[in-house]
Amino acid sequence: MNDPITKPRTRARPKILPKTERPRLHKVILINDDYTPREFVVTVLKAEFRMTEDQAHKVMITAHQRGVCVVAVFTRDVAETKATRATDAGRAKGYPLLFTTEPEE
Ligand code: TYC
Repeated sequence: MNDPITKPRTRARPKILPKTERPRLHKVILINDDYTPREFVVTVLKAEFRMTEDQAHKVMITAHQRGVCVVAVFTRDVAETKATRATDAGRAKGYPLLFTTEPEE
């Protein structure tokens, strides 16, 4: 009789799993200036980085007092796109608002 439960004839070949390295993350950094209104900085942070009023206000004040503040970290493409869009939002209003990016250590 045919036994439906048969042993595999060959031993399973060990699978070679390539190491999956995480992409390096990049910081988006907000730079202080003397001209952009505080409330506008908060508006941009809320719109582009999905922050609450409270979070955005804290980041804005930190940049205002210390000169710079890390806004968030993303993969390189996302960080650069968001920094560019946020900087452009200021430029559209004639403000020198600046967001930069740099790789995390
Ligand atoms: N320093 C600006 C002012 O006093 C406000 C400001 C804060 C601008 C943070 C940019 O990244 C900034 N109106």
